[in-house]
Amino acid sequence: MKKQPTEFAVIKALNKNRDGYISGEELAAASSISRAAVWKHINNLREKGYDIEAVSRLGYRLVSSPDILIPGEIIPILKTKSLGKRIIHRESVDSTNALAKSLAEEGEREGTVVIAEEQSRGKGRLGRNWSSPVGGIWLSVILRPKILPLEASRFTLLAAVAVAKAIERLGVMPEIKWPNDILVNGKKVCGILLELSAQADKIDYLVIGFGINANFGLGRIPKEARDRATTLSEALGEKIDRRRLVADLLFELESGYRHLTGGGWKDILKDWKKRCAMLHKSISLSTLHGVVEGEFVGVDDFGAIRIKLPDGGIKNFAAGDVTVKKRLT
Ligand code: BT5
Repeated sequence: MKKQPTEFAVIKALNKNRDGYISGEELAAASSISRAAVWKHINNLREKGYDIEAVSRLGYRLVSSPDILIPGEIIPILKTKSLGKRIIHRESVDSTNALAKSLAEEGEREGTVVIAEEQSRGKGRLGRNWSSPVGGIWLSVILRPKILPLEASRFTLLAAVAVAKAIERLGVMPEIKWPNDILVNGKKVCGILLELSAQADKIDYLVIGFGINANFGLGRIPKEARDRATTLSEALGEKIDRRRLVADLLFELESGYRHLTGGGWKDILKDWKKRCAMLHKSISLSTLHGVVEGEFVGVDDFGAIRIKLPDGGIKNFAAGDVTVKKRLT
């Protein structure tokens, strides 16, 4: 944990001097460490995949950085006020949501982000698995909003809008499928898992987990999920810059969060509906109590799905899995 600020400073100084060389002395001064410590950090960074040239009498030059989501790579390009200013990065973890929740239990502050290069037990909803190979973005955010527990599901919609907006910047047009799927070309590219700890009238914390299939081959996820899944690199035909996407996502999430707590829920809902793949489609909703069929007519003020039943009545459901049947004319 303590290493983070120094490593951050070394990467920052190397990045700033990419066109030339930075001497060991200058690097030590820029990072507030000794010359010996510089050497240690350079070696650590090389182990992480940084290609750093060392030339005697000239110093160090950063030739290339690896595609990893460490704080030193993300924080310098973040445009947020506070979200993501503290990033906890792991090469591998069971689940970033599980780690974020345990940190939140210990009092971790709002805005902290947990990122892993891979998850060994990534979680979906209702105890399902989320495949999380290297190359994806597996990220969880801790928030402590001053809202009623009843309002928490708004954050799933807010998160879906934020990730959709960030993906749009890549030149891809994603669609949102209620409640937590982001689709590209009709296939799932991202899932969102909202978990919370609350008392009757107060939220202790929310953890919003994003699983974004960024740069990996679909062969890396199990066959059952593969047919209905895609990755951003597959949709675009090239690898994406994961660092940029993380920075954009955190920016969109923070803006949406501020807007929501400032009374902007209706705008978020509007943004959500604009991207919704299901409006006026015939769907079936599978709930814990059985299957319901009807027309998807929208979501209510708390993010619950509204379905027009065959008898013409409209019913709201807070949870379930949707299958789209066909477009109604
Ligand atoms: C979700 O669940 O879509 C929520 C996924 C959230 C994952 C993130 S990663 C960071 C954070 N830490 C965690 O531990 N979790 C969060 P659900 O709607 O229940 O979808 C799960 C289903 O999607 C599975 O049963 C599979 O069929 C399918 N699936 C599994 N891995 C997938 C993948 N990588 N891409 C697309 N579909 C997948």
